[in-house]
Amino acid sequence: MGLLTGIRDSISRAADRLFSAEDPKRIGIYGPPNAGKTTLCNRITRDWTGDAMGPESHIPHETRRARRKENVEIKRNGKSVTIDVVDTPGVTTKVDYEEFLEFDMEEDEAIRRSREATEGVAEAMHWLREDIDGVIYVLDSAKDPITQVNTMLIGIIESRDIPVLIFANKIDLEESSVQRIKNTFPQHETVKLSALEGDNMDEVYDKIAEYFG
Ligand SMILES: Nc1nc2c(ncn2[C@@H]2O[C@H](COP(=O)(O)OP(=O)(O)OP(=O)(O)O)[C@@H](O)[C@H]2O)c(=O)[nH]1
Ligand SMILES: [Mg+2]
Repeated sequence: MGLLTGIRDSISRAADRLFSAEDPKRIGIYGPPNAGKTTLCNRITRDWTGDAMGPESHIPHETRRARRKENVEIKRNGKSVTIDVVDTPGVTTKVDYEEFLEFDMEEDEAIRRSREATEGVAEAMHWLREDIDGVIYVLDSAKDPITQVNTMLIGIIESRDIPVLIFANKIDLEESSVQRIKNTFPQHETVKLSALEGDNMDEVYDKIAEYFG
């Protein structure tokens, strides 16, 4: 009887998970290296769960594996949305170890980092194909938007029809231009912010709840 009850309980728990309307959405934070994805993830998880997610760094490809923080509940205007925040490595078309040498790194370390980053990029693409319900695409608003987007990534997002919000990050920098990003991607909604300074986070959370809730 113990065994049968156990099996019945686990089937019923699995069914609950399968049919629950409360299932968290998996929101992937994508974008080029150094755009501020981890800084944003850390801010979101700190604001809503009290923990941080991972190290931030001025060296591109600091994040080389996809990381997930589950059940982050964001409450907005009487509405609540539970999301799994996924921090991904910066997605580029090419990871070159010579870029790392600029950061005063030994060649061995640079080669190791670039190998890991390449695997991380493949992993991030895989998650996007299989597992992601919504995308926050983080761009550095102080840089040219065109050179920051990866066409393969956009292709997967469009073919799966995944909802996308564009985050124009680093608005605290003088060279920042949010309008340049809006002009480049008029079909998508753009939200401006500074993940580092915490500027405009109210609108960020409003949009996340409205768009992915
Ligand atoms: N001025 C400014 N700097 C920022 C902002 N957000 C992030 N940064 C800085 O940009 C650098 C990269 O930040 P990360 O959060 O590590 O960037 P990432 O997109 O996770 O980078 P990878 O993991 O390497 O792909 C760090 O030096 C951050 O402090 C911002 O809003 N304003
Ligand atoms: Mg990162």
